[in-house]
Amino acid sequence: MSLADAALAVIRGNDAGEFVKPSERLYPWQWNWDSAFVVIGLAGIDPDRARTEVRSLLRGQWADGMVPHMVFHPQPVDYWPGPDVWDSHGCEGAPGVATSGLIAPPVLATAVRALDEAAPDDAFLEEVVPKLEASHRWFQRERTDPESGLMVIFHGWESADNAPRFDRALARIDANGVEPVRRTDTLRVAAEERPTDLDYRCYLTLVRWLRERGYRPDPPSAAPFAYLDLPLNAVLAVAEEDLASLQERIGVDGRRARDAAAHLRAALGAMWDEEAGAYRERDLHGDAGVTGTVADLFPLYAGVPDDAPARRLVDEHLMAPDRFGPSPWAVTTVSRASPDFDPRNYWRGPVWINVNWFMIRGLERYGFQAEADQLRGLTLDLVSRSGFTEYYEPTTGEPLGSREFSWSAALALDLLRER
Ligand code: 9WN
Repeated sequence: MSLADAALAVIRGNDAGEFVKPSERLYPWQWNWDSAFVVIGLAGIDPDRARTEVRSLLRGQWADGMVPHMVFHPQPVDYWPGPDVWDSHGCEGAPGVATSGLIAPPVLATAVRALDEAAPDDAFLEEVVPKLEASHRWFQRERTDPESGLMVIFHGWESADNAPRFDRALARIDANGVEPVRRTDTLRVAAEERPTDLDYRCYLTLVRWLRERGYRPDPPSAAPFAYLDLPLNAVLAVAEEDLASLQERIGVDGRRARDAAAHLRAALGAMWDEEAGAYRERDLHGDAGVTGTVADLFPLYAGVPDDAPARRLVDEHLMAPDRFGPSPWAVTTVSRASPDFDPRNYWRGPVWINVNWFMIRGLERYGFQAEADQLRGLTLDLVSRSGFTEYYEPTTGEPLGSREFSWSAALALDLLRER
């Protein structure tokens, strides 16, 4: 079987009809950016099915525009935290289908643009573009930190769960008040590859606090965890550009989205630390500094640095074997030089295919074609050898986390197309 056929078989195998599960057993519902990646993978192969994926995700959109990070289409599955923990139906503006109350890095407009380029469909754009516009306006209204101009996240689940950059912010959370958590993830994946029980108690504490406020803390700085996450902001900047292009394609004014993209890029640019030759991160309750996680490199995806600092980021960090680069596999989610680097644990070191995809897109944006080709080749070699798993040990390439993982397959399809 060819690599493309094997990738497609993973997506078909996880297809629940209206949405593709991230993986069969570990993640049995619809997740936001997972679906967007599936749309990118299916764009040139099965555009009708890709449109269904977009529509099913948007069924979870709240009245105020938020597209949540999870949509619980009715089906009996054993997964914690399920719809009862989120209790969305008790919140103002929640949709008919149960959802979470958090968001994910918003890849959807980028995915719809890829779909439109592969299989243009004006009627579909007229249906979904206003919903994308509402979701981006929601970010501006609900999540902007007025001081930096960047978006705030309220939970690690809004970006990269247990990434070390969140450790200090999470350490401030008092998790003593919550009941013991009922973990279903560690029934399916080795505990050493997942967040700790204490992490989960903090996660649940934050969900409870947010739920009491209808998931809308006002102001954002009131949230106990309030982080200016570089990946989410870079993803939104690109999504705003893509939304503007989609709007202009159907004769709608794209100026709000173009301006928003420019503002986000400028705000991300202001996080540059010349001495470190890298971007800093900040939590609204304290300075996180240069964190040594791959988040520090995400401004590349949005074209934030000029060519000279971009070159520096690529040579000294992204492609450097003693940092994030090939040794032999890449990209690590934490620098190998960081004391927090753990090659087996979730977002604390392993290679993730979506991160590679973002970095390849960034490299191409700058015309760094040799590095983009190298990373694309490595990524495709890794999935050929180890399958479409959730994440990979960066020295041995060993598959970790959930097997037959949809976005690893979907993004491999996209990378194969570009080769
Ligand atoms: C919590 C589904 C999701 C991804 C996230 C990833 C992981 C969930 C978990 O799985 O998060 O939402 O149980 O850890 O971190 O990026 O969307 O694949």
